[in-house]
Formats: sequence, structure tokens, C-alpha cells
Amino acid sequence: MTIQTIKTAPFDDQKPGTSGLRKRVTVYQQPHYVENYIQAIFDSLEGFAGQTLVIGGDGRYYNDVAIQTAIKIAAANGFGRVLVGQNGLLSTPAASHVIRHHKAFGGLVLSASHNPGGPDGDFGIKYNISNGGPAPEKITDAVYARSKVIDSYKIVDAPDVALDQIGLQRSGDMVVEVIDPVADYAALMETLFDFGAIAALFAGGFRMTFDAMHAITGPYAHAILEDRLGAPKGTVINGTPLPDFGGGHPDPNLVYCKDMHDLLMTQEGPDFGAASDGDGDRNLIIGKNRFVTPSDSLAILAANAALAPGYATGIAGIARSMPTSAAADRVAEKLGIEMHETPTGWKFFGNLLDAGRVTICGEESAGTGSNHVREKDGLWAVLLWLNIIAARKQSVDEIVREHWATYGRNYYTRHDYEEVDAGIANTLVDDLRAQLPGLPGQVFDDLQIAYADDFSYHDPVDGSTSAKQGIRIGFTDGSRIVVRLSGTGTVGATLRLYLERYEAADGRHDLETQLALEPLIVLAEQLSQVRARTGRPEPSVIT
Ligand code: VG1
Ligand code: CO
Repeated sequence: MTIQTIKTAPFDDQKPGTSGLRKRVTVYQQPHYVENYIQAIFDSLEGFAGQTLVIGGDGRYYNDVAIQTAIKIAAANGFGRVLVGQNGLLSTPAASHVIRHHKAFGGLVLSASHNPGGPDGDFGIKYNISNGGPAPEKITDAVYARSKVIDSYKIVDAPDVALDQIGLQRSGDMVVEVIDPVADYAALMETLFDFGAIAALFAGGFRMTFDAMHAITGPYAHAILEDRLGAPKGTVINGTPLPDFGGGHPDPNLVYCKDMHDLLMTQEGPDFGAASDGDGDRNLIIGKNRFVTPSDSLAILAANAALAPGYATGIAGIARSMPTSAAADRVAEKLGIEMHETPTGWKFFGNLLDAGRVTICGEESAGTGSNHVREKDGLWAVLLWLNIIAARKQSVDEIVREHWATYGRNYYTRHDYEEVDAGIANTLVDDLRAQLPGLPGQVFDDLQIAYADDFSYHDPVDGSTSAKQGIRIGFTDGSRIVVRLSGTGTVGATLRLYLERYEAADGRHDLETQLALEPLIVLAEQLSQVRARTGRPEPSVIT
């Protein structure tokens, strides 16, 4: 076997964000860009000689090229075995499961999640550790530091692997095993949920539509929903992964899934609609005449988890990202279990899950998951919803209304201002931060500020601190305004404004969300001047 050491010069922009290194495909296509980054990852790890590395991605443009490169660099660096999904495919949650199930040292997840794909779209690489979860900041910081000084990488001079052929091959001295991307994951789902009850639901005429958005969940949804659970053929739409996602934007929100939403608001439409994003870790849940806000979905799934066999003994605790609404907190309080508030990004849930302190985690960005893997999991959320619907024999709308009548409702919305000038966005956040000390106690109409801070997280398991995780302005009635900058964008800056108001169990639960939050929207503008400073009359996306 020939191991080549190739001289290279560092790039200055290989800083992993909220979820790996995401860049335009054209950035990744620069000579040595992929090689440098993967070598920087391996240079930041210890003890992987002879161990297993999992590789898979969401099938987007450049997946195939980057995977062949990754395999050759892994072989040259001394990994003993690579497990790779057939045709390079693995959803993010399935990759997490494969890492855990096969006791791998770690894995490379190739995805830019919900960002568009294709030659002009985005690409991404993320490293996950042996627990199956995204590498913690200690590692991502080390990777970035290494990437700034790297001067060579190692690669084997070997032919490409036939990614379409399941079974054993070699790259240099390293074993490469091409695996069925769905089998392990589908088997895991079967241990968690009452497949018999869900199959009976479909057999009884319950109808759903699942939009895989031409992305990774197609093969998983076909295999699980249609083949195993007996949902009629055609239940899964856009089920074949395409390198450019059919030209679409694989983000399962009300903007890109508007047609499904509108269908669910009609009498003729199905009973249940769901979708997942590019890499399969997000979920959209819509019942007939009822869109479920991700923050509410987290709370409802946690409150009802014990109805599924995998969680029948109850859950240990719940964790949510800071901008996610406090709806889940009320469930934790009632169940008498731990509740944790973490910074945005799944990597912060890993320690809590590993320590057994929480079972269910979620983010307002349509991510929910549990201790079954260490990533959020779109299909898992869909299956838990189906299990709950089957067990409670109620519609989504009834389940949501009963939840509010028990716990109260947290009206919630997120306003995104995408691709704004990075300088303006940073100054805006700096100026807002400077105002924080003077805000507590101030009254605006009937809203009184109780606290105002820049969120700093102290991990109770490893003792680490992550500062500057977003600005929180909390009010005495439980309302909140949160402002933070996205860490996943690839062009300019994206400002996220999160707004929340609590309405008690006996209060009004049928207001239109944007109207219910109007006073907070106005106050947020007054304090932050997002619209004035960016010159944007309205948000690019409202979720
Ligand atoms: C966004 C979401 C965050 C999510 C992250 C990755 O990050 O807000 O909740 O974990 O995307 O999700 P940011 O920094 O842009 O706000 V995914 O589905 O892109 O892996
Ligand atoms: Co995703």
C-alpha cells in the first residue's frame, strides 16, 4: 500500500459551526479543502489506530467525491475499518445509531442538513464521537486550531470503493464495509414503538402523507411506514434522494411544506402530515387542522412518551435548547423530573443523555430525539406521534388541545432575517448586549422585564462553560424575547428572533400566533432595531 504525504497550505475558514463545517459546494471544491479538514479532524483525535470509522451522508451533490477522499485519508491515517452506507447514504440519526451499534470510534456525517444542494448549493462535514453524537466544543475547537496550521495530509493511493456494492472491500490495508443504510435503524425503531398498534391504525383507514423532500429519509420512510407498517403505497412522497433535492429547499417548515399544510387544513386531506429535512434529523408534524409547533411537539412527546414501549418505564428528564419554548418545562415539573436548558445545537445534549439525566431532548428548530441515538431524529418523532395517536385513539388536534388545557399554552414564533450583512448583525447584537444591565425592572406597557442576559451554559456533567450563546430578555409573566446569530448559514449572517408568551391552562388557546405575540414583536423591534438596521421590512422566514 502506498501512503502519500501531500504538502498543503491551511485555509483560514475551517471553523465548525453549530453543526459541523458548512460551506458552499464551490468552497469545498477548492483543491485540498476536504483533505485538509478531514486530516485536521484526525489530527485532533487520539487512539483510533485499527478502530472503526462510520461514513455516510444525505446524498447531496459532492457526497460521492468527498466520501472517496475521506475513505482514503482514513486508510492512510490507520483506521482499521470504515463502515459506509450504500451509495454513501446514511441519515444523520442512522449514522449516529450505526456508530453506537457497531461500537465505532466515531463517524463523519456529510451534510448541510436543510440547506439547498447541487453545484451552487451547500455541503458540510461533521465529526461525531463514539457515543454517536456531534463532537463537543473541546474537539471542534481543536479541529479549527489544527486547520489553521496544517501543512500536510496523508492519503492512500488506492482505487475508489464501489459504493453501490454491499459487502467487504479494501482501501489500502483498511477494510471497507458497505452496509444497508436502513436495516440497523429500522430494527431500532421496532424496539421503541408499538409497530402492531401503528399498523392497526393504518389498517383501520388512518391516512398520512410523509414528504421526504427528495432527501435522505425517502428510503427509511418507504421501508418503515409503507413496507413494515403497511401504510398505503404513495404515503411517502418525494421519496428518492436526489443530489440537488429536486431543486428544492429540504427544510420542513411552513414555507417549504406549504402545500402539505394547506392539504391538511381541508376535510378531504389526510389525517396526518409529516416531513423531514435533508439529513433526516428534523421533523414537521401537522394534524388535520392543526400544525404542531416544534416546542409544543417536544412537550407533548415528553408528556406521552410512556405510551410507547421504549419509554414505558418513564423518562428520566428533558432537555431543550435555550430558545425553545418553556412548554416542556411544565411537563418536567409535573412529572417531577429534571429539566435542562442548553445552548443551541445537539452537541450540548450528549453529556446529559450519556449520564442518564435526560431521556428526551428537543429544539424549536423542529428537532426532537431521545437517548436511542445522539442526534435529533425526524422519523423517530413521526413514529412516536403515530404511537401516541394509536394509543390515545385521538386526533392530533384533540391531543394538542388537551395538552394546553392541562399545562397552558406557550405561544411561540421565530422570525429569521437571512443573509443580512454580517457587520450590521454583529453590531446589533453587541449593542443589545450593552443594554442588558439596564433592562431588568423596566416596564413597557404591561410587560415588565425580570431578567436580561447573554446565555452562558454550565455543563453539569463535565463542568465546561459555553458563553455568549444568545441574548435572553425575560418578563415577569413568563414571556421571553431571545436574539441570536445562526451558526449554520453559509452566506452573510442570519439573525434569529425568538418570541414566546405563556397563556395559563384556563386562558385563551385559540388566538392566531402572530397576533398573540404582537406586543412582544413590537417591543423586540424597539429594543433591537432589527428591521430598522437591516432595512428589512419583514422576516425572511417565520416559523
Ligand atoms: C440551526 C438550529 C439549531 C439546529 C442546527 C442544526 O442552528 O437553530 O437548533 O441544531 O441548525 O440543525 P443555527 O445555529 O443556524 O440556529 V440541522 O437539521 O442543520 O443538523
Ligand atoms: Co438536519
